[in-house]
Amino acid sequence: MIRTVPTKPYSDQKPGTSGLRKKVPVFQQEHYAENFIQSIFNALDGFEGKTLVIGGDGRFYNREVIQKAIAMAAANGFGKVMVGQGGILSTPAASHVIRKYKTFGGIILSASHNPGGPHEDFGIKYNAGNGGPAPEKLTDAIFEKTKTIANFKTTDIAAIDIDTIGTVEAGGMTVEIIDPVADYAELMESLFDFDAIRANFKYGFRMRFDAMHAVTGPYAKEILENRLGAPNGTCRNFKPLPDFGGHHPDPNLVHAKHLYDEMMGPDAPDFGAASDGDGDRNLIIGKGIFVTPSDSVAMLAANARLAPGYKEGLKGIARSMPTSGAADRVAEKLGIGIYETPTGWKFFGNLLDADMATICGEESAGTGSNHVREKDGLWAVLLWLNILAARGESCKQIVTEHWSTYGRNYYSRHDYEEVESDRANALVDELRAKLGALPGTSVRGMTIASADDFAYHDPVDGSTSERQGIRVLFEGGSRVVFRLSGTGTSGATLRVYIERYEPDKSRHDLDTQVALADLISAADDIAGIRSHTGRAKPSVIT
Ligand code: VG1
Ligand code: CO
Repeated sequence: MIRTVPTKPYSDQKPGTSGLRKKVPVFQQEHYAENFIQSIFNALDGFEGKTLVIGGDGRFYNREVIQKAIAMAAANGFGKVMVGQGGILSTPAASHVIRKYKTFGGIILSASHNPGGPHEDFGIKYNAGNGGPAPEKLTDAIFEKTKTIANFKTTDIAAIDIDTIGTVEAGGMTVEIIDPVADYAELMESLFDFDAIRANFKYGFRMRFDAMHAVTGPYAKEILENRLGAPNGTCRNFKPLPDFGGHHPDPNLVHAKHLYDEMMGPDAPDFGAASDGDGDRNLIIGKGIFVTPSDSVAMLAANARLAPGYKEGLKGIARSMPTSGAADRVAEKLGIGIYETPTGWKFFGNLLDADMATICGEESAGTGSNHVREKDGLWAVLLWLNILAARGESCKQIVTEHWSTYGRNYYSRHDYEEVESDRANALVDELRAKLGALPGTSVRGMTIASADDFAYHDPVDGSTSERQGIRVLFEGGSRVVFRLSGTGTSGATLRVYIERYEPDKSRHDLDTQVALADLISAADDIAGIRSHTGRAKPSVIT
């Protein structure tokens, strides 16, 4: 039944920040998905007879690729696959299933926060046996395999019914269709004080969760409404749709503006949250106050002991380099380690495995802990709910008190999307070339203390990752960081990260863009953003 099918390599299958992402029509080219999946298998060793987890975020083309992956796993010698019912598994749930059942690894089909549909984005990523995204060494090896692939292996089996929970034999392999929510919900119950959160809802605490028609819908419905007793209607847009209802499933202030508006309105609920396409991001908005992801990780870390799963305290905190330094101050106060990694969750895996970090976070709305090896949107929401229930204060009180204790890191990210690649590369090249000359010079009255291209030395495995973002640090601790996105599928996206620390309590309620105005102008002076990109302003400000 096993067939070896001849194929030709594609030259564009280099995984980015989080797997391979392309437009659906690119993925629909002959053998395009097969080539990448076979290249993953070719880069791995020792999976004969072992189990592979397969699931995705339900986007357009998910079901087709799941069938391909099942047939190819059988032909390549896996003993078993575990597939989320309906092809659904959120990224954190997949990570948990890989770990809980000690499987060999998993394939997650998702382009995360990118839009879905026949002309939008699709993606494939591989997670290893620790439940985490393939480290760079492995993604590099996969890319090498894609360049020379000559054939792939598949099995001629009838399409598997992925909608019915149960176990079947196919192509000499066991196929188990699992409930995508059950294991994950049980894990959440083990970490958080569900009784306290339930009591809070019972006494009238109101919340809004927007699943953005993406994968967290079924998880949020089960956990928030069924298990925690939040009223029916707490979850919105909870049915996963192949095109996310035509929206970007990106929980930021642009794509989740309706939630923001509701939370700032007169009849706002106490707490609002949203998650992205594959369920690993979180947006947190309290009644009348938006919590930046960088602040959120700091506040969650500072209060984590209030949740049963973290009552022994934290071993350390890790944050990606562009994420604000708010978490650093918490780590300092707690007397625990703080680690600064490149962008992308794959860099946290070693720190979590080595038990050096317990909580990790990225400015891009990603927060998570050592309970899985991915960022986890609902986990962050539940930890917030646990803290709110335990403290009996509003989100706004918790945030403002945190700022008065630690100071406030004003922070914003400006994205210039779909810039012509040549122009974006020219900006970065030019900036890189002048880094050495910047220290000591002044821009808008601020003196540059140092400027470099961030390189990360992994303290666990000793590996080095270079060119991970250009940072310009000013005297006094303010900074701007420039990097190009590794998740987009057309043109280049320039990300500019801007941060200023404000210790003075009386200056903690400024508008963020106003508080950062000088730095925003300085960023343009230094990098020539407007002249290089031809854009007068960013496409997205978060
Ligand atoms: C972006 C974010 C990064 C995140 C990555 C994957 O990457 O900046 O922090 O880890 O997306 O998130 P980039 O290279 O575009 O800046 V997800 O939720 O899209 O898997
Ligand atoms: Co995501």
